[in-house]
Amino acid sequence: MKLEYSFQRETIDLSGFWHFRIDPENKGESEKWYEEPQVSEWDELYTPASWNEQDSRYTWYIGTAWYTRAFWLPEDWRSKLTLIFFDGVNYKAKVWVNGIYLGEHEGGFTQFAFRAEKALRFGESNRIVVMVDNTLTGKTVPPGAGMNATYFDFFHYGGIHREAYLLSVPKVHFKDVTIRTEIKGKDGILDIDLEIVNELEEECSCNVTMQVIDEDEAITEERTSVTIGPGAEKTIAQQITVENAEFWGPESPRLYTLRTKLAHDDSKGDVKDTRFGIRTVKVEDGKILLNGRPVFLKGFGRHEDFPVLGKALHGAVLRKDYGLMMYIGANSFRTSHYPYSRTHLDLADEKGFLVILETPAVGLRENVERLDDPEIVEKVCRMTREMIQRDKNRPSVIMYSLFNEPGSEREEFRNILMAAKEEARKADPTRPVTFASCRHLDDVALDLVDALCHNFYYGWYSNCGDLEAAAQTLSETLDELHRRFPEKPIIITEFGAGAIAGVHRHPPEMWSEEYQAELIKTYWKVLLSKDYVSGGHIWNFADFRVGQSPRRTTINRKGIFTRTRDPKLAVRVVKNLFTNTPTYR
Ligand code: GCB
Repeated sequence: MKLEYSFQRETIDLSGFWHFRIDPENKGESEKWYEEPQVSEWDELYTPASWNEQDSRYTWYIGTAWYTRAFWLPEDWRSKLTLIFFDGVNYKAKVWVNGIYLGEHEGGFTQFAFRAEKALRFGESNRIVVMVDNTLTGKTVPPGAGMNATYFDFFHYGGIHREAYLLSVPKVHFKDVTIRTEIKGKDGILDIDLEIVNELEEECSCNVTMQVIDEDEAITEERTSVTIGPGAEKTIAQQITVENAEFWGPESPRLYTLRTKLAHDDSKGDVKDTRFGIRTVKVEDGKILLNGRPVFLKGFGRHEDFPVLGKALHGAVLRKDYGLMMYIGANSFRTSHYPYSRTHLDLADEKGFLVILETPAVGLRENVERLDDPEIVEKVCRMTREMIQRDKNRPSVIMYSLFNEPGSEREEFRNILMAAKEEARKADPTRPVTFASCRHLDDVALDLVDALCHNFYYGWYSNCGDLEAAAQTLSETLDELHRRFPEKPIIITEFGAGAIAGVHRHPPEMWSEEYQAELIKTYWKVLLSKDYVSGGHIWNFADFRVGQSPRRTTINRKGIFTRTRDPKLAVRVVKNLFTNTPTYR
């Protein structure tokens, strides 16, 4: 299926210029800036995008800032329900419409929505106001103490980073659709859960139709009916078989659509399309099995980061990035270190990428007092749930990474990992879970995950400049991990070296393009020599912005592409390595 969206539900996109004002003294709420903001005195910024690089006055701004814009609402939306969606606001958001408070959300990388009818004016102009606060503390997720004191290694942008939009749904509607797929011979078996809500004031008898659509044609159709009391919800479970199905995989990312329709007397009802691929993912006998075959992940840790846009990767940048990843022969990436945007992952489904979907739980280590602090545990669990809720139907997502480089040498880490894992299993029992460890042989929690993910920097932060020693340490560490956990596949989720584009050295030296290329080649050879290794992700796909520190030269230079996506010398080397490493091995 080609890049195509079918919106059966009416939406109003709020992308564009919004009025903007920073609030360093935190007085906006007490002065009620949400009531009738004097926007002629405010600045204007584009969203979705970060505030930092649109104007140098905001580059290092951390704290509270306000956004507002007007929008028109059609008269005929009145008879339905209206939700306001935000795909990502970093870090906290409070939302008002026409001066009426709708709610708040914490966490920069997960979607949230508010019901808005109580505040809306139909057939008229409306004003939305969003207060954004990107203050970091020891208990934000991720945590930190300031723009140059983040406990994570990427720039702490602020703002409305992803799309905001209004959505109109009928009073009886599909609240959620979950599709789990199994394979039986040549057939695909779909286990479908449809959650239906009735917000009418009377009982509703609805007819529900489910069609599997392939290339615009319905290939199966099931019908059922359900009666739902006023203000109640019901879940319908249905199994559908797709005969002679084409299965989803990197070589043929075949997508189907489930079209669900709901009809009843009082309204035209609801229609919702959900895209899916038929495939299975399992961890068995030390391998990651995709449709029963052992896969090898070739790819990158990445970031959503681009000049001027900040944390918003617009479609054109995403198109470019996928083109480059495919050119180089990659089949996989990790959403380091937070869930990426919907569009980002839509493309992964379409292009056949195997994605390790990571939560924003990065930096929970030495600077954090107690990793199992109830407040942190609650936030990590909620963000895990929100992430899975949005992405559970994606064929590209093969595994959940619950943390990046936590303090997993501390006994108490087990508590938060167990809580997050339970949350993930509850939301989705089908996918393996993991976290990216940097504690390796000192890690006390590896028994709790399905696959072992490790980030290694031998040859960079240790064994500096010595690739022979790096290869040996790597090899020995991997063998010992495998000896301890022979039933778990190992993925090297990070390895790499900083290279300043244009710096060349012979013999190769740290920070030169040659050294980066050599380090990657050296690691790849070790990985391929170990049967139990199921993949390698180079850190990083592209250079990315970070805070100021003596360890970094304005940006993190470990990209094999520059921040503007020009190739470094390693690109040719990686293309050669990736294209000569089969996906199934
Ligand atoms: C890591 C982190 C990643 C950093 C990287 C580096 O281990 O997971 O966020 O950017 O190292 O370059 O130091």
